[in-house]
Amino acid sequence: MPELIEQSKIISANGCGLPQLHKLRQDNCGLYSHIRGIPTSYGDVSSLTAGVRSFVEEAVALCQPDQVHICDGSEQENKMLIKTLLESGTIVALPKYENCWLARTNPGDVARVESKTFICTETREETIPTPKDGVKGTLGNWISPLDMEAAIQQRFPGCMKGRTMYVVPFSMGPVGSPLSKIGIEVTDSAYVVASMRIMTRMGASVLQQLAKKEEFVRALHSVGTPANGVVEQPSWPCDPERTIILHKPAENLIVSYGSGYGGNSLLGKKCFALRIGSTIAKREGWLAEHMLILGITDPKGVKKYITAAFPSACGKTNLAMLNPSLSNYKVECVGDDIPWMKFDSQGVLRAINPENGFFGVAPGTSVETNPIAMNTVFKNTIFTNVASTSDGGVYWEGMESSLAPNVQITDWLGKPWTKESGKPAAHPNSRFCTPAAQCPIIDGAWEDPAGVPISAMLFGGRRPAGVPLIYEARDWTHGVFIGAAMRSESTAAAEHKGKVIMHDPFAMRPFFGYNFGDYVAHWLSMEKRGQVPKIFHVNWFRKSDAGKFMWPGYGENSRVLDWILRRVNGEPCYVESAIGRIPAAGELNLAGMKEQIDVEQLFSLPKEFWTQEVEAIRNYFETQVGADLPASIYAELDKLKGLVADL
Ligand code: GTP
Ligand code: SPV
Ligand code: MN
Repeated sequence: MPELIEQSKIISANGCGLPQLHKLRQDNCGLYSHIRGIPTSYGDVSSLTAGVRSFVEEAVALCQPDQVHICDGSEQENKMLIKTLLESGTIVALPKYENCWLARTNPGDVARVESKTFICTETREETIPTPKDGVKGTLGNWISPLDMEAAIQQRFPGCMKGRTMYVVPFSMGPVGSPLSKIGIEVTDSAYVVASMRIMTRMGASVLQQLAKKEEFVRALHSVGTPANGVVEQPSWPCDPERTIILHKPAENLIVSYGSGYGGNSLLGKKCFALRIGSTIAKREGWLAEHMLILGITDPKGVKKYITAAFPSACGKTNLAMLNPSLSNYKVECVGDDIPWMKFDSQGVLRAINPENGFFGVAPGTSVETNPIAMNTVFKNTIFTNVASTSDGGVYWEGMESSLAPNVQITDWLGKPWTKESGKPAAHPNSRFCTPAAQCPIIDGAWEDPAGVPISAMLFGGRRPAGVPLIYEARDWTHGVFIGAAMRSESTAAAEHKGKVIMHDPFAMRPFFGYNFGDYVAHWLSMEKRGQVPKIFHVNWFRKSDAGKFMWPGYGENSRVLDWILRRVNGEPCYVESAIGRIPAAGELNLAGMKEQIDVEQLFSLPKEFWTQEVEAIRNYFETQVGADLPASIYAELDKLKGLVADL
């Protein structure tokens, strides 16, 4: 950031050494301290390593906050943050529960904004495959270094005037683990700080770790102020018009402006653990993916770990906390969104969950569908954009049976709500932000620095038509093809409108840190590096002609996991089909199901559908990825086309 350094030089040359108008407060060491003439309101400047200090100095010079707060992650600090958030009206208390809070955002800032998310590299080809002439690329957005700098200069100078700049040291993965990585997020949002404290390991111990080895990702965030200076909703400042989320992998740098929501602002998650993470993983020979991690123990007491990549709002958190209907199975949760996976010295693929909390979709979560999540989220949780109840609780679509009688509901916009209102009470992308350690089925090894060994990987999405409940890849290359060919119905997790079937390879389309063609080549290369897991594709969302889900999902998905585990153990319980291996007749355990399942329909492979699917995949590969896609993936597509022709 050469320009940023220039700017800071100018500020110090102007002699801002003495704070004048700022009200000085004592920091918690009983000393006054300043950064570039700006007083620290909390925390110890001397705890910052040289590199962190210079990043903070640059950020101070650029953003010009009124004061700087260096986070230590303590209970006392959290109380202060909550008080600040209550005073500003950003959150309200939820007295029905213990230490729970509700934030209502500006209605213009409710989800990730994929169209405003960029990766910055010297050349476009490093970031995205070259689409065919005249076709708009949909596999990420590229920005040049010059344009990134200009975007920063158009938005950041002075953007924190009148505000506190928080310095948030955080670790992705347990502090000190060899697989963990550290970030420093500088932000003007107390909500982001309180959320990062849940989602990551945050505070003084991270700075102590940095003192041993100074290596960290720089993450600069501001909620911004609209260009006309008018903050519409002071309790949730943001600048949706000019929102931009920038990543520069070559410098391990993230810069995010204009949004306070989720993946746009909690920069450890999608920005660091996936986009920057995937570029580091490519360089170092491992995988950073958009997957859950679960442990499952079979009736014989044998435990295996599985990951599953489903697009946003397609069932990861729910599968990660599965309450099995097959009662002799036990599921434990390692993570619900992101694994970092590396082969160990024995060639075993091991995964850690770099996160410390769940930022989960609220609607649809209920005692019937996900009792484990319901037993997790009602303490120490920040809810965002759910509805509230007159007895001091929360409400969302799906929670009907938990509603106390005669309570009044206030919707996510703060308006009185009844079932007759004709719109959802909670925003469809409303979320809970809750500590992972609170999950009653958190796995004993979830913080094991060595990670857990992975035996199977699932891909899946929302496919209302044509795609069966489960199928297995014939081999690794076929499995990588299945990941590359993934499609799913769009959801409220990003700005896409309506329910269109979108290509979402590996559930990573919004999260690739580098060219998707190179990403596929990297996946293919894993086979040479160690023992690769078996790959499967699942679809909980197939619908009947009458528009009803053909499979009840949730706890009943344990029946599918049972078949997967038997395949992992080498049982010959399958038959070949055109698209991969499917359960042989009678091998999917449906005993004791409440609902009648039309197995034939659930596994049918309509020739017309699959012919069109093959063409849609070909069109996508050829127009979006072209020559960047490895030849073996095109060969898999040709093989599929031949098999579908024989259906
Ligand atoms: P992100 O946090 O955005 O990455 O989402 P996610 O993949 O973790 O999805 P999540 O588990 O939160 O589920 C999203 C929505 O799908 C919720 O409304 C769930 O109730 C619903 N859902 C999850 N699993 C199933 C299932 O097996 N069947 C059906 N019909 N719906 C499901
Ligand atoms: C997703 O959209 O995949 C999420 C939510 O997990 S967010 O953190 O907003 O990206
Ligand atoms: Mn996610």
